[in-house]
Amino acid sequence: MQKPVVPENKLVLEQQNFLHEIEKGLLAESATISPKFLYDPLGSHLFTAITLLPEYYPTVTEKNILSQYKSEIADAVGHVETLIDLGAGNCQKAESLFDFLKPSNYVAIDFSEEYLEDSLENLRSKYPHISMQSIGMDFSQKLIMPDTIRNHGRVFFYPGSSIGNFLTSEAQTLLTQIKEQAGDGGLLIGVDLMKDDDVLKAAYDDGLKVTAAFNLNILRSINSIIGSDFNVSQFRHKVTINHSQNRVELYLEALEDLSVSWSGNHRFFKKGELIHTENSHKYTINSIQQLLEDAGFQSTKIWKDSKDYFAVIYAN
Ligand code: AVJ
Repeated sequence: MQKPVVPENKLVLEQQNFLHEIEKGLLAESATISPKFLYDPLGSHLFTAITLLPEYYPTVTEKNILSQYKSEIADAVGHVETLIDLGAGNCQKAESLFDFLKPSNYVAIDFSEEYLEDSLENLRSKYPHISMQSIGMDFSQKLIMPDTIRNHGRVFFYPGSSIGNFLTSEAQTLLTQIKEQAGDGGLLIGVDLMKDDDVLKAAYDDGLKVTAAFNLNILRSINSIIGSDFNVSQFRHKVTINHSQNRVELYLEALEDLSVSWSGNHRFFKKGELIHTENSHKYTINSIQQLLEDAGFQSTKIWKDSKDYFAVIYAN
């Protein structure tokens, strides 16, 4: 098993950066926590559980598009030397591409490296002819590809509409970096489309309350990173649909007046006060095409489901 060697000082640095980033968000007038902190090991499992919920249409819709149009997608993408999976998670989506994109190498990148290595371990034995590598990276800051990955035939895979977490300007920056890193390859991306409120509400506030648990768990994740004393039972999951910004917004609402402390700092929350934890932007075909074009992509091919809920796009 190859595990990338991370110099210890880099880890320390990252943790300090996270402390700063988290503190800044918690102390802001409208408190906020970056959605990347949703994905600690438990959070990653809870997200996988979300993808199995009947209300959460994106995962299954994307999967059906990929399987229905696999030969067209394979034709559009062409030769794949290296498949680079951004936000690989349990690696199941990438695995479903192996049989028709036939990559020689697979690079799985995720914020949660621990979860990733477990997932890759299983894949390696199933696909011994594909060489596999895992990288724990916060590519929301900057996407850096190691020199060891050939600069030819790189196909980035960014499924699940994870791009939706970013503000337009951030999405623009990331897509531009992907275009630069892709060289003669391209990007296969999944994008969630704008749709009726009731469908969105159900998907982000499911009956079993799995999404509520996923959202609340961010507080435990933060506790373990900065040593804060958030009590998850003092908050509730809240979902808003912001029409002017075309996005679903996730919040945690304080159920009572409370105080949270960590290493010499503290923050009071009044009953009803919100912590913003996630944006999930919904696109139109036009808005995503514009974004890809502005990032330097010259051509796009688009596949959708019959309800126009979701789009899979190959851009190069
Ligand atoms: C992984 C960012 C695509 O926005 O739908 C699911 C995360 N949050 N339910 C999404 C999420 C709440 C998901 N993304």
